Amino acid sequence: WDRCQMLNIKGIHTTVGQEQQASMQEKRVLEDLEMPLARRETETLFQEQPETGNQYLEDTLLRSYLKTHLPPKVLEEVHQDLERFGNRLLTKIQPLSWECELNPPVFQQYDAWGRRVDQIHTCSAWRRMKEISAEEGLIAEAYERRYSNWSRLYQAVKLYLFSSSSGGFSCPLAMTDGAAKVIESLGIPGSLKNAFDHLTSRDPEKFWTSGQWMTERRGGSDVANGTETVARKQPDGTYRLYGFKWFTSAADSDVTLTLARIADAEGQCTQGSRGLSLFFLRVRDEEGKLNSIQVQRLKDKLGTRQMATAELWLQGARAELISAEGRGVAAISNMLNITRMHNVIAAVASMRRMISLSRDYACKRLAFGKLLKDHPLHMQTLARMEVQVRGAFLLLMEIVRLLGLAETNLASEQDQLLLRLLIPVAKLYTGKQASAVAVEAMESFGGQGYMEDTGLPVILRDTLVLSIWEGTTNILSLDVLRSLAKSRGQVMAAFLSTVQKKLELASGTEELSPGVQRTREAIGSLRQFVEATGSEQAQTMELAARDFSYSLARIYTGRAKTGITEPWNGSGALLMEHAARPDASSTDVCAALRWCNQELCPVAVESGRGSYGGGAALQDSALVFGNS
Ligand code: UCC
Repeated sequence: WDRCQMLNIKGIHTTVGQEQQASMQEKRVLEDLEMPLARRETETLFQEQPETGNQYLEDTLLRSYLKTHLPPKVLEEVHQDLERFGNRLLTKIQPLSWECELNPPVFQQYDAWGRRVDQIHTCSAWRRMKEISAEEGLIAEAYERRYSNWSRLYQAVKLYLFSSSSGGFSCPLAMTDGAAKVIESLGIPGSLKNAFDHLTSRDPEKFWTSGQWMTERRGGSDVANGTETVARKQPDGTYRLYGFKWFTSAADSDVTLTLARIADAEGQCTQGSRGLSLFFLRVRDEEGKLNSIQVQRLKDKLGTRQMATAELWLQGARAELISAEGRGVAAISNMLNITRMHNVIAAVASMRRMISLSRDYACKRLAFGKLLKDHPLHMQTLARMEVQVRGAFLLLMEIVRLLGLAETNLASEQDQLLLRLLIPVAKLYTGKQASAVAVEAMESFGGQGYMEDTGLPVILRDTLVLSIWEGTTNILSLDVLRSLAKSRGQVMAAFLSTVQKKLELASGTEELSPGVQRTREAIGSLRQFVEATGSEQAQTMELAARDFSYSLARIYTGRAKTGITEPWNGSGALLMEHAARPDASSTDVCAALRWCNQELCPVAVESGRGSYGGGAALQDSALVFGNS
């Protein structure tokens, strides 16, 4: 229309030929405008964007889990809070999250007058996330224990809902939780009481976050050999730390825990794990001045860009020794287990978010004459992802349930052994699942999934770190073996007997019996594998570690309790159990059966193929390097 009007207004030169030409041109323009893809049409043609509503209300699996497990009084209170929180996330917190992504932290090394300032400037939305975290009690809830053993689970549920709207703030929260846990496990010594109160505060003015400075240039995974930082004792009993921390996540945190080697009078340090001790330090003093720390630079990361990850020089940072000398790794492992649990939360939350968006999009996007939801192949792809997120969610709930019991002295010895085993299993398994689901889900939006301004690439980027930080998949697989060795096999015995007991108790139901049968076979294969390899070389187990851990994850997640008439005993809550609830839905049953249709015990299959024994390692090496 603009073009038409332009022609009219400007007028056309008056020769006959020109007039004819002009009227033909005008006619063409008018015809153009009637074509389906004329500009005015494309300007109004848009695709309705995928959205989620109140995440808590929309999450039927979460709600059915809480209904099944929480005591009614707790459920009532928690339900109200979660519904309110779900609304707050949707209306207030999600927009902040996007702001955090658009305004990543900026590092200023010098001020205008050449003074070294090492300021990390964060955006107001990031700082608001800190206040919200305090207001919502995202750390406090777990330590106040107003719902006894259910407090930890309740906290985890809030974190799960918060995670994908947190603009990366889940990361400092993970470490803050880990630091609080370490301090609590030390009995909250007087010198750390103030810090503990700040870390677990609900007061935004008072709330502190913590870092976890473990990684140095020579040691990401191999902390024991890679840590070079030295601690020198001061006359007042404190220490000064000298070293270089290569990755320090959320470097704007108030305090941190870190490892260092205490130098003796001759300045010598013990090498290896036994030389490491754990320290607590304030990052800045009351005036905001850094504690003899220099920021070298901020990391340029693939994802988690909302959060400042820095390289730091410790140049005599004043710190307090908080573990026994040489017991640093054992002491910080309390933090690691908590941050690994948070990693699981983030993995499940990411999967849930991606699938919710894909599901909504499937109801809005037309292709080949019908909505995506009416294309069976598309729905099969989404359904496969849904089975994965369901399994991961129940595995998460299982570890936080066990953690809640352990923290309130209600855990049996078996529960504690299971918890030690399941944290690395869940971390390594869900980290990988989340990456796969994020990539798959992205594809469900076609090219739009690849577009930055849809926000979908942010989810993908932030998910990909979950299999790396807090221990890579292989390192955690070795941690699984470490837990077996340290307990002299008791962890494995607890695993097998817990699963086996359920199967023996099970009377079986028609619908679930194929899944029960497959789980039973998988347990048999796993047991055989463990018995057969027990006496073999450590290298066999090392090669099998990843497949072994996957087998544990899949069997435990699909673990069966089929006696529908059995009273609910609160022990375990995975897919088959969830499907065996009296009020289970057909979706619960379907998800459980689908889960059991995948290879539940890959370690037995690979072992049968000779993947771990007799020259397998040499073959692997030859394949990688192409040796003849
Ligand atoms: O810092 C990082 C990024 C922060 C971002 C946080 C985000 C969190 C997620 C948020 C979601 C949004 S990443 C850096 C993380 N670094 C790691 O995860 C290190 C990975 N490496 C390991 O985990 C290794 O397995 C090490 C460092 C633990 C291995 O060290 P050692 O010294 O070789 O281990 P040892 O000798 O086996 O264990 C020393 C002691 C033993 O106790 P004792 O002496 O009593 O026998 C072990 O049993 O520590 C104990 N121990 C554990 N205990 C070791 N690991 C554990 C464990 N997992 N649980 C209980």
